[in-house]
Amino acid sequence: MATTGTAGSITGTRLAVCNLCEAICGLELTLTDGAVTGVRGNAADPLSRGHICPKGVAIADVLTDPDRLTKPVRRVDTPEGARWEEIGWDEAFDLVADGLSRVVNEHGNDALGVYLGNPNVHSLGSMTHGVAMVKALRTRNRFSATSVDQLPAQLVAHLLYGHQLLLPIPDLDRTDYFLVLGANPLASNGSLMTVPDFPGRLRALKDRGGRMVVLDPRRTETAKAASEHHFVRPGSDAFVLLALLQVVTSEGLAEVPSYVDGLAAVESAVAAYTPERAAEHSGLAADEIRRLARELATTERAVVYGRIGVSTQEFGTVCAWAINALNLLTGHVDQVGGAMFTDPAIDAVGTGLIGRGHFDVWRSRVRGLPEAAGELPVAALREEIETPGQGQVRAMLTVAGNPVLSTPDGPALNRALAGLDFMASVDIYLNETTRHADVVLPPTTALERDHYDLVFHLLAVRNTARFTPAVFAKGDDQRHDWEIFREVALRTTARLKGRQPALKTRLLRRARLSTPPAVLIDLLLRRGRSGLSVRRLRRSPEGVDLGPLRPGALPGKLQTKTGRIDLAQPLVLDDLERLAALAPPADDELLLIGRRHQRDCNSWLHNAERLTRGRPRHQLLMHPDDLAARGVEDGATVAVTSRVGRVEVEVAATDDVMPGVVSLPHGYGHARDGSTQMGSSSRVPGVSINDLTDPERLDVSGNAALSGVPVRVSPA
Ligand SMILES: Nc1nc2c(c(=O)[nH]1)N[C@H]1C(S)=C(S)[C@@H](COP(=O)(O)OP(=O)(O)OC[C@H]3O[C@@H](n4cnc5c(=O)[nH]c(N)nc54)[C@H](O)[C@@H]3O)O[C@H]1N2
Ligand SMILES: Nc1nc2c(c(=O)[nH]1)N[C@H]1C(S)=C(S)[C@@H](COP(=O)(O)OP(=O)(O)OC[C@H]3O[C@@H](n4cnc5c(=O)[nH]c(N)nc54)[C@H](O)[C@@H]3O)O[C@H]1N2
Ligand code: SF4
Ligand SMILES: [Mo]
Repeated sequence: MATTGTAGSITGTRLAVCNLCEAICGLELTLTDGAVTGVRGNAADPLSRGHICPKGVAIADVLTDPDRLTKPVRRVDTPEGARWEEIGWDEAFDLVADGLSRVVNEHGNDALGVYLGNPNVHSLGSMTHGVAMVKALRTRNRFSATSVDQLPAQLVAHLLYGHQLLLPIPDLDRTDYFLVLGANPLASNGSLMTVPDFPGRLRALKDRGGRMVVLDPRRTETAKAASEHHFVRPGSDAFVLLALLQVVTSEGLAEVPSYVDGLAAVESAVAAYTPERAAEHSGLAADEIRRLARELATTERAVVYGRIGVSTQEFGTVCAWAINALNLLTGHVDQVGGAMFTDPAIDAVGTGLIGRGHFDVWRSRVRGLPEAAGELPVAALREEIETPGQGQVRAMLTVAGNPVLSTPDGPALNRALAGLDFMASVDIYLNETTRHADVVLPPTTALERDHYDLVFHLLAVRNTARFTPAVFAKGDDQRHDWEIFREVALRTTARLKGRQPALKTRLLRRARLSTPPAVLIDLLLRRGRSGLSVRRLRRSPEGVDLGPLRPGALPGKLQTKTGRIDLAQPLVLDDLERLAALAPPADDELLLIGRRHQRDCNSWLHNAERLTRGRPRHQLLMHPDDLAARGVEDGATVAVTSRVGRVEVEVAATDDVMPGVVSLPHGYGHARDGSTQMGSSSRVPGVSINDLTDPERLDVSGNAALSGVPVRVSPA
């Protein structure tokens, strides 16, 4: 690292880390007089090995974006609309603490709602201090992006393995058969599978004679790179996965590990789910399903993997369970080239740093939906705000999230947020959600804060550890997120009436919240078995390689009461009744699915010019036959209508989507007033897919079924 100059005017190279997606790529920045003038992948990084994508190249753009908030702002309502006024940190913290505590003092703990968005998992300070803040606030109205994302996977991990984050990770670097449902790692760079350089790793898989098979209603970038791709109708994966299990169990292909129970229950549950029945629902031929099941079972190094497409649908939990059951019963869990457990230097799962999770211990007030690991389904947030009564949410605290664009029926939530007594947000932008806040507290962001990844080393295809110090020193007038969480927690709880916790509890809380993340990381590293410390990691800023994933983790790592895995899970098996009642598709039906693009980042980063220029990519994708059947021309503006909403958007004809399927990207639709999330020039057209998704469509876990929404399309 050649560096000259002082903090403000660095010229030279510095190592950094990209926190924009789960791939956690190591970066090498070129700095000229303190400005980032080049971004490359760090070839010496033992996990990412030099990989970078267009988002990583743009990582510093946020720092120079004039729309990014650097000081707290307060909303001032005027007859002409809202005006935002910069205020000092002390005043901002007091306003937030006053606003939140007033509502809690008048209406009780549950009158405060909290929503945590996706970038929380990508920030060390959020992981070390955010949870402590939320705990201190003691509300049951906790929501997060988990219930529009990976909740089914976590619930199934909790049920089968005893911990919500004890997730088996595909051993991509050694597998010879990779069966992928509802994931597009060539665009997303992998999820619940930290896999920087997916393209390179896929090439290596093919070079060693391996195959990737993709089941997806869209011929995605990943599908195009696959050895084989098959269309499956949205929401029909449960039928396909159960049919794969039916073939495996009925043809004597099952190999049951000694620590797995419930084979007989699985056999009888899947008996009626034949490949023929799956074909009727999915469009995937019965013979193909039989062949895939046999290939999976008889290939020594093979693994099934599914992501958003099989998670955010009405049978997300059945799908997650079936994927795990398939991997287990074909003898591919805890095996080289199969689905394996990681050994991170900080084992947040094994040490109990992250809780094991629970389910349905309490329910949401209005609809009676189950909590999962202490959070309620975010699809219920709107009604919890709008329905009067004891426990009604009257104040919100949102952190790094944009639920108006990211959760079902965003427009209804948008209206509900406008009616709150008080709202505070921790965010670096005024977006479609934070624009409702009374006060927005903007933290430092990537490159301005230290990073150690507590989550994604846990989910990575290789064991590595890396500590990345902040590249830029924080300005006097900036706050790290953990400092914000400390102030909000301490000042709010200090204002709460009634029984205060014992002095000792309060002192411990203050000490815990005042300990910087890097100090905590050092303590946690020293508790682990890797022999690493922060000092040691600072000497190898590119990261330390701890080797490939290791077999032999089971049954030792299991955290179930019995120390065994029970496949006969009532929650899942009972849900098969609902599945059995599904009618096969009607001829004229259109189902809406989402999509991601390599240069999008959920609902943000649409300010970055280098990520948004070029061909528009916001259109509704639709099969030419479906367009012709409705007399609509390619490129025309169409009206898309669902049970809850209507949008108008340009349509693009493509046979990359299955007939009967239409697709909109998620994270678009920035045209709402007062938001700068879309950039000062509002250069990003498009509508929000979540203006159409339906908060009533849920999986048993409470996860929103964002995929496979029935819609109608007509000329606008
Ligand atoms: N229909 C449909 N809906 C979906 C999905 C889908 O596939 N289809 N995907 C779902 C998924 S997987 C997810 S994860 C959610 C995401 O949904 P959310 O988490 O609600 O939203 P994001 O778009 O990730 O918004 C992140 C916000 O955090 C802010 N931010 C960025 N960095 C920082 C930081 O360091 N600190 C703070 N405090 N704020 C920061 C950004 O400005 C932005 O406003 O959307 C879900 N919604
Ligand atoms: N560039 C980029 N990368 C990202 C993000 C981003 O916004 N942009 N977001 C990050 C986040 S928060 C997450 S959670 C991950 C998600 O990572 P992925 O799950 O890999 O990402 P998606 O592109 O949403 O892939 C979902 C796929 O499911 C398919 N699908 C939809 N419905 C169904 C169905 O019913 N059945 C089947 N079999 N397939 C279906 C879609 O066509 C799509 O190809 O990506 C992360 N990485
Ligand atoms: S794949 Fe791209 S967005 Fe993801 S961590 Fe790497 S550089 Fe960042
Ligand atoms: Mo996500």
